[in-house]
This record gives sequence, C-alpha cells and structure tokens, in this order.
Amino acid sequence: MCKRTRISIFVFHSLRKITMRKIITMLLTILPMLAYAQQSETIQLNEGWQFSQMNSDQWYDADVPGSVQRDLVRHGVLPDPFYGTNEEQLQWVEDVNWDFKKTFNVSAAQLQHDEALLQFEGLDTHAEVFLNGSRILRTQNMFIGYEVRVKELLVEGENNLYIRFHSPIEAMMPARDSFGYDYPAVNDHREEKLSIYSRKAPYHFGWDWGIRIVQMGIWKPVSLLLYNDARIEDYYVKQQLVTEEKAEIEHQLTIHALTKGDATLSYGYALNGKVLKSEQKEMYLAAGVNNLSFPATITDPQRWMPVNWGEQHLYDFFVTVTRGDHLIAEKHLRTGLRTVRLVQEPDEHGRSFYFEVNGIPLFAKGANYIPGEIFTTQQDEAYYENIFDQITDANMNFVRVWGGGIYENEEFYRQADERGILIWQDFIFACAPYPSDDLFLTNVREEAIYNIKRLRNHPSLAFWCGNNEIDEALTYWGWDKQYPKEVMQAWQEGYDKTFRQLLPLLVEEHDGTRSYIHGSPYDANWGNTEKFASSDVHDWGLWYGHLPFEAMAERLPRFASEFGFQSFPEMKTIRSFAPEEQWALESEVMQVHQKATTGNSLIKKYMEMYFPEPKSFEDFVYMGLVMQGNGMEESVEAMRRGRPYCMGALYWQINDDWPVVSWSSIDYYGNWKAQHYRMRNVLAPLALGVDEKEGMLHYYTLSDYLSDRNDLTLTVQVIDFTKGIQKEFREKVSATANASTIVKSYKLSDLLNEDEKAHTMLHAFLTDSNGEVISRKEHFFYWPNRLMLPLTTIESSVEYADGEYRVTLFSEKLAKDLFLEIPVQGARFSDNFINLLPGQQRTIVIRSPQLKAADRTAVTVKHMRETY
Ligand code: NHV
Repeated sequence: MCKRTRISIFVFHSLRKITMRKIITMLLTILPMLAYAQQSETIQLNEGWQFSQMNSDQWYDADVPGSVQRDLVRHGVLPDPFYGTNEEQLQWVEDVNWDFKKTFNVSAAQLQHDEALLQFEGLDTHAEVFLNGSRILRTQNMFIGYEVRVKELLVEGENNLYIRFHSPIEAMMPARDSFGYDYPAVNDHREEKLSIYSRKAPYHFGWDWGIRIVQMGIWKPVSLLLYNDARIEDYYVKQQLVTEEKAEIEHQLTIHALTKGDATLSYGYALNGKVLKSEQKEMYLAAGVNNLSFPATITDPQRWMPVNWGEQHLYDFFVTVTRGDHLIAEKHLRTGLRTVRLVQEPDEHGRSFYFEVNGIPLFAKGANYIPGEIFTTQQDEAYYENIFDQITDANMNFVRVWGGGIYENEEFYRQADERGILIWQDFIFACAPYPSDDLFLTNVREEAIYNIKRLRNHPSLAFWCGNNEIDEALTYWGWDKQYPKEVMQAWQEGYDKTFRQLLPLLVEEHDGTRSYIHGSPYDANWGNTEKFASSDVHDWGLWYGHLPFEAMAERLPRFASEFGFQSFPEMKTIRSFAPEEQWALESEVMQVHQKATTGNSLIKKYMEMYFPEPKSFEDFVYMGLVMQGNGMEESVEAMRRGRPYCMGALYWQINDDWPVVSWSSIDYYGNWKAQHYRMRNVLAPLALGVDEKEGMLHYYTLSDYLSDRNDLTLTVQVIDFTKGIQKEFREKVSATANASTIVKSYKLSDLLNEDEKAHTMLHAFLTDSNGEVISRKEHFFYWPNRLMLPLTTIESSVEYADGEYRVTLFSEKLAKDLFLEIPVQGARFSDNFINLLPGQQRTIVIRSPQLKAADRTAVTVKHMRETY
C-alpha cells in the first residue's frame, strides 16, 4: 500500500479532531490530490518468488509467506504429509539447501527517497540474503524481523533479491560434533539432536503429538520501505499505574531521523472513535536514533476487563511528527488500560500463585495452545478468528502460548485483546537444555528484545515465562545419570544465565510492567506433591503417573499450568489419513499418527480401569473420547471447586497441528472432542459443581462474575436409567461473586440406596427467576464398567436446511454419552456426547456451510451401551 503523507498544517489540525484510523483513511483519500513529492512508500515483495534446490535448474513458484516443504507439497513433488506413512517421504528436504529468487522494479522517482529499508518479518532460519549481488544479511533466528538499509544498492529498473536457506541440519551439525554429546531433546525425532542449537520453532523437529517437518523459507512478509526525513521505529504506551480513577502512562518513542532539526510531535488518544486528547510538543531531533519518553495521565479511564468481568475497552493512541508543514512520520497503536500481576506471596499453605487483574483475583480457566499448523504460514486471519471462537465458546479466560511453538502473530494477540482472553507467554524454549555461549545468548537477546517490543502493547499479554519445563527436567528427568557432572553443571549454569539473569533483565528493561517467572513449572514437580502448595504445577500424575482421574481432587495444585489426557481423534479424522485395513491400534499408519511412546498402552490401561471392553476399533475410538472428556471434566471441576487455594486450570492441550492422536480437545480439522463440550460446561462463568464425599453430596456454585446472584433455584433430580425421575429437590440458593461456594449439601442416603447407584444418576440444574437454565450438572456414581446401562432405541428425525441440520432425538431409557457424527469436517454441533435422559427429547443443531438441504447427508448416532 502506498502512503502519501505530505499535507498542510491546516489540514492536519482539522484532522486531529477525529480518530487515528479515520485520520489515516482520510489521508489516503485526500493526499493523492496534493501535488507534493511523496513522503513514504511501501512496496510489498511477496509476489513472484521462485525457489529451487541448490545447484538445480528446476525452479518452482513459491508462495510467500510459506516454506519449501509446503510449496513442494503444493507442486506435487512431495505427497500429502498427513496421509498414511507419508511423513517419512518429506524428511530428505531438511538436509538440502534451498535458494529463493525474485526481481522487482524501482522507479527513478522511488529512488529519490532519502532512505530505503528492506524488511524481512521472518526468515526460517539460516539464511543469506543478497541484493543485486551483494550479501546484505545473514540470519540465524526465525523469530526476529530484520531491516536492512539498502538505499545505496538499489538501482533504477530491475533489482534482484536472492536468498539461500541453509539446511538447519547442515548448519547445526558442526556445533553438535564439537560438543561430543547429543542433547537430551527427546521430542526432536532425529537421531542427531540439533533443534536446540537453532533458534527455530522446536515443534518443527517433531513432538510427542507432532509431525516432523523441519522447514525452510520466507515465513513472514517481505517489503521495501522508502521514506524521507524520519521514521517512528517504535512506540510503547507503558502503563505505570492504572486504577479506577486514573491511568499513569508513559509514551516511549524511538524516532530515527535522517536529518537533524526541529520538529513538532503531536500525540493523543481516542476511544470508540472519539478523540479524547490531543497535544503537541516542540522538540529537536538529532540525526540518528532519538529515544523520547514523556508521561501522561488519563483520568477516569475506561479499563480493559477480562471476559465476564466487563468490557474490553481499547484506546487508540497516535503520534505524528511534523516539520514545518510536512507530516513526516506517524504511528498508531491500540491498547487497553489495565493491571495484571502474578501474585506469588507466602501464605498459610505455602506460597500463592494467582493472577490479579485490575486488583481482583482471577481464576484462570483455559488451555495450552500449540501452533495449530505444522505449516505455520497457513495460520491466516481466519485461522486465528476460528481458534479464538473455540476458546471463547468453551468459556476460557486464559491461554498459555507454550514454549515449544512460536511467538504468535499479531492477529493472535489482537483476537485475545478484543475478547478479553489473557495470554501466558512462554519464551520459546522447551523440554531440553540449550547452549549458553556468548554467540547463542547474543542471538537470544536480540530475539527477546524484538518480541517483547512486538507484543508489549497488548493488554491481553498477562506475563512472561522463561521456558517450558527445563528447570524441572534438569532436576527430575534423570539426565544426571546419562551425562557427566561437568555437562550437567554447565547446563545448570547456562540455565541460570539465560532464564534467571538475561531474560528477566530484558523483560524489566523493555516491558517493565509485567511479571516474569524463570520457567514453568516454577518450583514443583508432579512427583513431589509437597511442592504443590507453593508453585504452578504440570500435574502429569494423571496420565504419565497412571493415577486415576479421581486422584486429581486429592492433590490440588495452587495453579495447574498443564495436565491432560490423550484420545484418538474421531473416526472421520482417522478416515482422512488411514484406509480401513489400517484401523487398528498398532497398525503402521496409526503408529505414525501416535507420537507418544507410551500413549496407546496408557489409553488401554485407563480404559480397562473404567470401561467394558469395546466391540471394535471404532468403538474403542469413541470410548476413548468419552473417557478423556468425562475424566478431564472431573479434574478441572475439582480444581475450580478448590479455589481460592487453587487459582488456575490450564489443561494440555487445546489444538493439534496435524491429524494425530493427542491430548487435544479439538482435532486438527476443528472437530470438538467430547472434552471440549465438557470444558464449555465446567468453565461456564457460573457453573454448577458437585463433590461426592464421605456419604455426602455437596453442590457448589463456581462463579467468575463480579456480583452475587441471589435469584437462583437449584433443582436436583434423582433419575433411574430406565424409569426416569424418582425424586426431585428444590432449593433457593445464592452464588457468591468470584468464588466457589457450597450452596447445598445432601446426605446421599436421603437421595438413594447404595444398591441403586449402578442404575441411577443425578441431574441438577440452576435456574434464574425467569426459569432460564443457567447451568447443569449430571452426576454418575460410577464409570461405565460398573453401571447397568440399559439397551435402548434412539428415535431420531432430521430437518434439513442449507448450512444447518436440526436433529431431534428421543429415548425412553437413558442413552449415555450419545455421539452424533456427520461426514463433514469441522461442522459445529450445538452439543454432542450428551446424556439423553429417559423420556427426554433433545434437539441438536449442526451447522456448516458445507451442509446442503438437498444432500441429506447421513447423521449417525452412537451411545455407550451400543459399544460393548
Ligand atoms: O506429553 C505431553 C506434553 C508435551 O507435549 C509438552 O511438551 O510441555 N507434556 C508432558 C509433560 N509436559 C508436556 C510432562 N513431561 C514429563 C512427563 C513424565 C516424565 C517426564 C516428563 C508439555
């Protein structure tokens, strides 16, 4: 987009009355009419790239942003990596160097600009960049955006850009060879462990849910910026103090001026399209970098609130620099005013671990997020909107960007800002020691500064965490038995240097408002529950520790930043990569799609603990989904009931980056597993919980709202699986704000006899004064292997419309965990894996643009009793 920004001071003054967005829009419409020399211009350089294997004459068109492997798949040179055992056929690509080339034109007028900056927002990873035969850049870090001054190298007419991407394997092998050991990077699926040497997304090298595709390429946009006089390189609205009465902020600006001299700085802010403040300052700009900082106070700020606590007010801040009657530079940013603090303070139990937002303690509900595509560049705007729809729909308020992925794109944080979702941001280091020599740390330093600056204006960004599990691993993962003392000691010292010294200093210097912890878990380990009282925990006692779901209630953490349970994706997704003859737990294709070495045996072990033996592979897949969903709901609910001792439940993991067996609650194609429906229920802003303990049943309200609800009725129905409602109890109850509270306790023996438990369930619901159901809680006394589930026939009918099918279901007897399937990927169901209560009629709405009335696409129904 070409921006012409020379205007008269008169026009500028009148424009200051409206928002920056409008200013920019108006500038773009008015200015081409002005007959002045253009001020700045951006030429996008994403089209017309070609790539080839080094020393080959075969050139292919390249999509930029993209990657070599993504394009080779597109051109049919490589097969669909997700299908069958094809993953293996992509592996050779990582060993080879790849060249990219492109020409672009620059006119004589464009060359008149004072300065030209080539901007590479992201190169993956070990690249040499040449412009017209001169090497202008060498990169070693995919997480840094680079800018190169190229004014002297540009020519009128055709210019040539050439980039060589070195194989990360070849580039890193000497480092490995000189160290003499392989690092304990078990998720790196190659014998030689090279991922830790390269500042490249760890998950590209494989993970225990991840396909390995070690990509190379231009993964973010490229452009050429031409400008005169000056540029605002950076703008930070630092929030020093925010209360209900006032926000004290500091405007921090980095202006790069090409010539020295006086200038006028104008700045201000708007809210909801209305300019609330606009001021001017005279100043002197030196040639080169000018760092400016000046305070400002906003009285009665409209504060940004997390979802369910109020609105997500976002202010538009703007700055312009003028010289005489020339507007020479401008910048706009959007942010919300709020405080977020991680509170780690000694208390009667140990030490707290919770987030306080605008001074109010917040129970963090949510999940761990991994990059949702192995081909990262497929994450476009629609992708981010979609994943945040799933986050919001499941009633989350917190998401952890886990350290084995990437620092996410702007759009990710923008979505979070707008929806009131808080973001826990790991620096990108996970599960292995990393080098800590000077060269490596210089690279890390530059990466950290770049990303702190890139993300610090987002109100959703709650805090920074040094890495995932490296501290825990150094102490507990048995490396000391595999490596000599000196190596262990060097890794420990390296850890301290990177995560206890370098990164916190950089966070303080370049952010200065957010909490930082050196790593997660902070102190605890899942095998040592005594530390649970003073830290966040990755509680893998469930799953790796073979503990039953029920155990999670007995070992509450202060904050669970990981815990999870695997399932296979539903058959629709399995069919997308495995032919029918491969539908078996240990088939070749299924094994390629199960990356966790103990995964299948653990699923089987747990299933034997809780379920009758499934009749078929398809039934096993279904049962596994139900097990994950119901078990995880139980665990999450226990944590939520456990507030204020426990103040967070972020499960592992919300999404997948390819079709695979994993801990995710949504599969790669966007199909909700049972777990995601269960999360929506248990994470509701006002949810109902139940704890069965020592012959008592305690009903809880679990509330995130900031005001009490006193108009509620709790109804508890005792339902026989075959005969229907046997008893019903009703109570007026109140839900205390921002708390988990027992609202009613029953003696179990008043509800039913011991011998009725195998064929009885409790159905509880909360209604408001209008009789609207606010939340439900269904409680079974056993898992299916001890239940006497009835055989039953489901009556169903479907109303077909374009984009929407309505399925009405009825059963005389209980149909537990009833699952509707439709062969359309990513279709959205109003509910699924439901308990269809005896004598109840339910309508489920299925939506997808792919659904057509005329197709009458088959909807199939399965419930628990049919599967064994
Ligand atoms: O295995 C599932 C997930 C990982 O994908 C991811 O790296 O940070 N997981 C498990 C653990 N942490 C994480 C816990 N790690 C261990 C468990 C048991 C023994 C050693 C390590 C995530």
